[in-house]
Amino acid sequence: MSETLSGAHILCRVLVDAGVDVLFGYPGGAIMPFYHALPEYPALRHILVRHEQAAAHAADGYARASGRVGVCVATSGPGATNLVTGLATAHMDSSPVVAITGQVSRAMIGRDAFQETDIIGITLPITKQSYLVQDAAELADVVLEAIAVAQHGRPGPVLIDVPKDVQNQKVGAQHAAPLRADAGAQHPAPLPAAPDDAVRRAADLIAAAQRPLLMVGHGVILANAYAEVRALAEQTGMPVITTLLGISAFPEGHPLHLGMPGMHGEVHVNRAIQRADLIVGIGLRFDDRVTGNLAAFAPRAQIVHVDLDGTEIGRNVPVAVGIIGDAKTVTAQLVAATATRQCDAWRTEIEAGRRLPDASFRGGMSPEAILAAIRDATDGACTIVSDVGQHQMWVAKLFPYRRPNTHITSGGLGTMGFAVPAAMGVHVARPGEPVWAISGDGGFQMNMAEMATMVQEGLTVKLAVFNNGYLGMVRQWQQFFHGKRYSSTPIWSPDYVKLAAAYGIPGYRVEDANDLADVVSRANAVPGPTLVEFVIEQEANVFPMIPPGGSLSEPIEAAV
Ligand SMILES: Cc1ncc(C[n+]2csc(CCOP(=O)(O)OP(=O)(O)O)c2C)c(N)n1
Repeated sequence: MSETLSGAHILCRVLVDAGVDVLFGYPGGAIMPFYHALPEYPALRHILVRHEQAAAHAADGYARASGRVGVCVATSGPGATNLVTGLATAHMDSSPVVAITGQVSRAMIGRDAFQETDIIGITLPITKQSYLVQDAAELADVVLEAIAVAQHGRPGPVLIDVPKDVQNQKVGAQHAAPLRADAGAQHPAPLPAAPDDAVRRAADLIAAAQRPLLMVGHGVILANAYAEVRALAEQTGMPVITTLLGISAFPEGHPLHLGMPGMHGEVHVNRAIQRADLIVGIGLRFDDRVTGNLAAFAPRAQIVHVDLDGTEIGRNVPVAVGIIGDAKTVTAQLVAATATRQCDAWRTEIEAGRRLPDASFRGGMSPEAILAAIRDATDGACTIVSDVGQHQMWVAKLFPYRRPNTHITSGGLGTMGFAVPAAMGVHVARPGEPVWAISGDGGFQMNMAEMATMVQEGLTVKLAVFNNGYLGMVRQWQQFFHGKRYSSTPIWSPDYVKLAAAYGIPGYRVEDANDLADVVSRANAVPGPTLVEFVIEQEANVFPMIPPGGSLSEPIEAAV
């Protein structure tokens, strides 16, 4: 008799064959056949998280840091629904995550079975594609196709829902290989080059502009287009603006680098946007946090928009030239089409408006000082994963990212609780490099249980908690726009040093800037996970700030 295999074994085999080597997950009833098979596949490292949300964020962090798919696994019902925030986060930030969920057996679907939930229905708007696998013979094709779909074109999450009886279903071993010749090759052809006439028109606009800007986003990181973007900037002298997700796509400290735009962008950056006569945007969405009031955004500028996803072009801002294509290919075409020029007068005009960062922090425990200590301890050669809130903006603006793709954050969804689990995924992708997860006291408390995962699975993540005793960013909005009514924003914290100790993790508290260098370098050097709590000024604000709905010309600045 010919060999048969269960769906669970086929799933494991095809994951191994596809080159997957790590899964972040949590078992339960409907996914038990898969977990039963898993120990027979040592090539698949399984990292047991403490909450499925963390599995999705860790897979997302792994994907962003490695450029490969990140895989997470959960059971049906509550396990699957716990993935939702992580999948929405990955969807908004174009991250290739594959989620495998157990489902109740086929005969039970639609009967309100125990732990049944329509996870495909729930995740439809936040996945690129989803599959309910009805036959184990289709599993190999589905998994390969899912991995291809997640990665190709504009990346994003894909969900595979596998009923328990399909995991147990025995089929011929030949089904462990794809049936369809094209499985896994959803978009096999490399993206074609952009049409020459569009590139030509963009190049003509660049040649004619007096005040051009190059704005780069996440697409540059996803396409690995660093060298091309740098070449375009240096060849044309266009100053470079990096969006929140574009940070580390262009070296900080480069003479052409201006900084971050938008709601918390520097005044000189937003002013440059408002005065520019041309904006060349590559791999960004022109979302509301970047543009402020759209009607008043970049009133003098023509816009060239390069994006892989044609639906983004013209969605938020009217464009003079739209080019659908991969950031690497199209930027290389632009480099070839543009002549060398410089923008010295324009750069001098922008530089005249640069301010020093706000240095008015009590006790010297400024975000700059903390981030400088992390930079010094790591030689700047670390990946920073930030959470969401005030600290996220400080981390975005004040750390000198000199290497590509070393700043990872939840930009589109703005998911508090992202940093700690995502940093676990980054560590798995870059095991030899320091990874710092920087959170506020609010966001840290959302997923701090993952310290147990780090200990059990031997994951080295350096945890930084910026403790201001508040849900700081919301408190800041309450201060500015809600008459200082601090409704439900003061937040109590446990003793983080003792908490870390309870997990067997070395913990440190820094209250005096004089201790920063010493403590941070120790925390960085000690093997394994460590936690540093930074006690910062309670009511510090992120400046400048464009009020919600305001134009980039109307920043609220720090009182001097
Ligand atoms: C899951 C989730 N819930 C709520 C919010 C809304 N929110 C945005 S920033 C913020 C405050 C964050 O506080 P904390 O983590 O202490 O960081 P800080 O702003 O103080 O640096 C909140 C509640 C969010 N972004 N994500």
